[in-house]
Amino acid sequence: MKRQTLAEKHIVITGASGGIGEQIAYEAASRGAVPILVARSEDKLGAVAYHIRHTYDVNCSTYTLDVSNLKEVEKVFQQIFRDVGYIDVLINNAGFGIFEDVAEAKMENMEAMFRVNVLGLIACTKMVLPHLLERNTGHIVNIASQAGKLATPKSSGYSATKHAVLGFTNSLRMELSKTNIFVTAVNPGPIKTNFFTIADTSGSYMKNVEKLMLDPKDVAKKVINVLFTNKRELNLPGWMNLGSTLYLLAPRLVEKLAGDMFHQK
Ligand code: NJP
Repeated sequence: MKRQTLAEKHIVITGASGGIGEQIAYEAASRGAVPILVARSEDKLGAVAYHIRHTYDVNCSTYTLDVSNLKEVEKVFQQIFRDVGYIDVLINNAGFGIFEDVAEAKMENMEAMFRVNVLGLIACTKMVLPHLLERNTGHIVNIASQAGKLATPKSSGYSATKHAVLGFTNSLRMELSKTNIFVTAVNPGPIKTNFFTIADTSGSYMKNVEKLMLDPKDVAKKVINVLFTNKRELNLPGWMNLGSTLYLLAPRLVEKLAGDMFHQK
């Protein structure tokens, strides 16, 4: 089947007020798509939309939404459908992490991560899916993480949310295997974004992995490149996924060999 072009495609991006969501929006707009931006910060969304309209000369709308508020998710997506008519692509990108040892971790933080990273993502998907099924076309991209494949110390809660995202994504992909709707998980390693302002308040993890950090623009390009292809998973960088795959096969050995490598946070 011929691959669809992105021109005029309606692409909803959650967490589009900064970080990789913002860069994904620019990359989508540069290819003629119509980004529909969702996040909590109205001002930042406005600035991203302004940049898109003036740089790429495409339409762009914004919606303020905390994806952890499931009632609001319903309302906002209903409004999006009323405003733009249809959605071609949903990029579930909104998310955050807090790096803490389990013994010290606050239950509120654990709950908040699950509400945003997992339940928010599921709620957005459920709002869009019936419409994609009706038109029998579209793509759902879930930004998970390498942490969803290989958990490391101090990322128990975050890692658990991303394992959940991968489980959800794999199940959904199989459910949709006989349709023309694609489902992709994106599993990056560390990316240079504001993610670490919340995740790593001491700054020590960022310092330790600085050399490994991905450029959000490169990540965005690669995410947009997979749209309307049947890519199951986008793992970035590729070598990191090799580690995760090896871990599945021989966890004890990898933990022994990696040693202090896993204690970077
Ligand atoms: O983080 P950041 P990234 N409702 O902090 C929004 C995953 N990831 O771009 O609401 C709605 O720059 C927030 O906007 P606002 C990560 O888990 C990252 O790096 O206005 N939106 C902002 O636009 C996450 O799923 C790394 O504050 C909410 C955006 O989310 C995704 O990549 C590694 C929200 C976050 O921008 C994007 O993270 C990895 C809510 N309740 C996976 N809460 C990494 N950076 O190293 C937050 O493997 N947002």
